[in-house]
Amino acid sequence: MKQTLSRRDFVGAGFLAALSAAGAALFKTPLAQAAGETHHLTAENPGMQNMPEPQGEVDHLHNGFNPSGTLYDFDYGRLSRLASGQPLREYQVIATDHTIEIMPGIEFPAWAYNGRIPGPTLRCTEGDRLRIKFINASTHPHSMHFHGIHPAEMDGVPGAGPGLIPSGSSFTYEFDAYPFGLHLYHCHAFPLARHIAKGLYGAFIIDPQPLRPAVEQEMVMVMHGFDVDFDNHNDFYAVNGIPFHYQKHPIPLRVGEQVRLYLVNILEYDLLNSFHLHANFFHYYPTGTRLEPSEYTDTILQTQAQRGILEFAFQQPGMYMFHAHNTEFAELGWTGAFEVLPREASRV
Ligand SMILES: [Cu+2]
Repeated sequence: MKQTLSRRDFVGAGFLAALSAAGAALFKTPLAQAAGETHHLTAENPGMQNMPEPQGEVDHLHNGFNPSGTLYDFDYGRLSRLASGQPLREYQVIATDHTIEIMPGIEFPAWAYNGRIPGPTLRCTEGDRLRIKFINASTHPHSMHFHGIHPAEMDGVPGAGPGLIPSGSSFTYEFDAYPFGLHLYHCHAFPLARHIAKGLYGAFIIDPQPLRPAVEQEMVMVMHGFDVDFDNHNDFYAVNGIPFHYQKHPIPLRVGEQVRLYLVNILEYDLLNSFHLHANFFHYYPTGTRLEPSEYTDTILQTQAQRGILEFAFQQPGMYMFHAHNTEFAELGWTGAFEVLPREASRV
């Protein structure tokens, strides 16, 4: 038996309390105590998911990012053309040591690309020449390892090309964008699990040429975790940086709107992650490398670095949950909702 309780234990205990408190009017989870908040659950007001997520808000301004914006934030770089006529996209990515508030009152000493978790969603078109200037302003050596097809010296791993980029140095990764699909990038310094879990990862989208059919909503979600006490077990699970964010701030959609969701799993320390959509089904394109979906389902699994594109639309207004279908992950933060408004509703 463990002699000390981690935050994970505290949160788990809170949920056991919640489960056993059928009809209870009031309880206070240890996590909520840490955050100085009290939760009220009543038979009349059980909460949408009966889940005692912490109230209050993290300081998005201090964090430097807000998951509600991260969804739609695609970095297309600076576009020009080489003498050959090939399109050139230039990006800049800076690694820093950056403490973020992941839950009200709980800070995590992250390492971050461009001051955010996940790092910027780099987006380009198949066949583009990419130049990614990586500046390491962190106190540790880091790199950028891209998934995709490129020369060994651009692979961002120790022993190939520049290897790890020392603190205070920079390197420009250069390669052509292949193959089209949904990919990712992450630091490849060792110990690898620690460098990833600290926050050094992001989505990397290579659009096909010609482009996929236009849809009304495109968004990106990167699934990951936080090991707050550094015991190689996750204490919180999240999408786009902040646990429970899309439960507190549902993602607005409208009836009939076609949604294309780019979903990446970079979760460290757990074998599998999953995505489940309520009251609907989606077409699934694993790795986004084909133009025809391979599956029509409401739940998919991804191990670390697996990713895929989901396409769906809701036919009725209402609040619809999405979450990991590993209940533990959902209860520790990986849960959210789409708020589907009538077609004629104006967007806030
Ligand atoms: Cu690193």
